[in-house]
Amino acid sequence: MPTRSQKEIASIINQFIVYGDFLVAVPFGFGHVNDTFQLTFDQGGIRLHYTLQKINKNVFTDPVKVMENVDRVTAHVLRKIREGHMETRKRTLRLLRTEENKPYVFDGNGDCWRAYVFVEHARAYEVLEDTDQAFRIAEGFGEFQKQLIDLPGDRLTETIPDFHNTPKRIEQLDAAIKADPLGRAKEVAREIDFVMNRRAEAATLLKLNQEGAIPERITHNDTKANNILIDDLSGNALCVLDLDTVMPGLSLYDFGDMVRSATNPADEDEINLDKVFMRMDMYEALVKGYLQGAGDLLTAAEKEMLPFAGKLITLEIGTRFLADYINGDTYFKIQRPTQNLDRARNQFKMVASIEEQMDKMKKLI
Ligand code: GN1
Ligand code: MG
Repeated sequence: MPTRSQKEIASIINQFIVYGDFLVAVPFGFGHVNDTFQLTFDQGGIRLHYTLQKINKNVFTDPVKVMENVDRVTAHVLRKIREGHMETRKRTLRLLRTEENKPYVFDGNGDCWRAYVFVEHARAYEVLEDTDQAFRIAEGFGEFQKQLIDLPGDRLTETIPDFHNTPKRIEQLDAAIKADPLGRAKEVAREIDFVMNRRAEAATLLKLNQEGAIPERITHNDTKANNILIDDLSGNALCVLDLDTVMPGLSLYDFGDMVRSATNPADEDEINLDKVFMRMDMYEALVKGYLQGAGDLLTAAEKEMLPFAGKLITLEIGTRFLADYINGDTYFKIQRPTQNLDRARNQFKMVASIEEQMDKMKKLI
């Protein structure tokens, strides 16, 4: 959990335009990368919440570009919602701004901070409860992709280049094994083999894109189930979170990450692997929800690759966890020593479960 003094937090949030008095900040959420706080303000006797986040500068080396993307994307989504005469409430993140109209501030350590209106009476689920939730999160992420097809202006900045380049992610694992700074590679020979045995498939989606069979789109790139808020009252998936990696990408990696995260009945770092498997009914709900949300956008080639996408990104994220474990946990935050290895094993169990059910998954499409 991130620790910061209340005074430090106050000095940051007070650089944004907020009409109230800061009361208290508490750490919030389960992100592996940025530090998030929920802030309480008193405004004329009413308690209000805001979200304050410190962008991880090791991961996002150009936070100003990240914030340019986020600003453009949230403004566009708001415009689209208004054009569609839908209720705007809670449907997109709303950035706070400074007196100079900037949506971020830098602190004395060179860290970049941003703040959002806190979305009340809605929550992000680590593990989904039922197929209805799966349908709705897939619909929500699908709609988000559709909202962004006509984003005006230049191509968005690639905030992390090659983010979903699966072959490169495996090359990063090669490099980790070679460097092996803590001598951990020998303990994870089985996990390494698991990845290497699947290496030949890693370029499948990139190749289809290079051949022109599947298009580049603006995608979210981090569509795990807990990156969208489900409204407590309506049950609708309303508000897409974690917009730092919204950039040019392939829709299939977005759908795949929903399969990875939403069909798993256990936490991403669950160590009892008997509890970890791909739930077919959840998968079916994801397909339906995604087609409902993004449907007419998708080409036949994209639809055909939906089942494979789930497998590929799960392998990719598992590969990243494994490489980070070997590297000594320099990227993903951990709360216990073997957590990244546990996460990797969990992902590989998911890959194996998807492989077992691949025929059924394909039939469904
Ligand atoms: C990170 O920030 P968070 O926890 O939503 C990571 C994703 C991984 C995910 C795995 C910028 O997402 O790519 O899929 O962990 N984000 C970044 O849980 O690397
Ligand atoms: Mg997140």
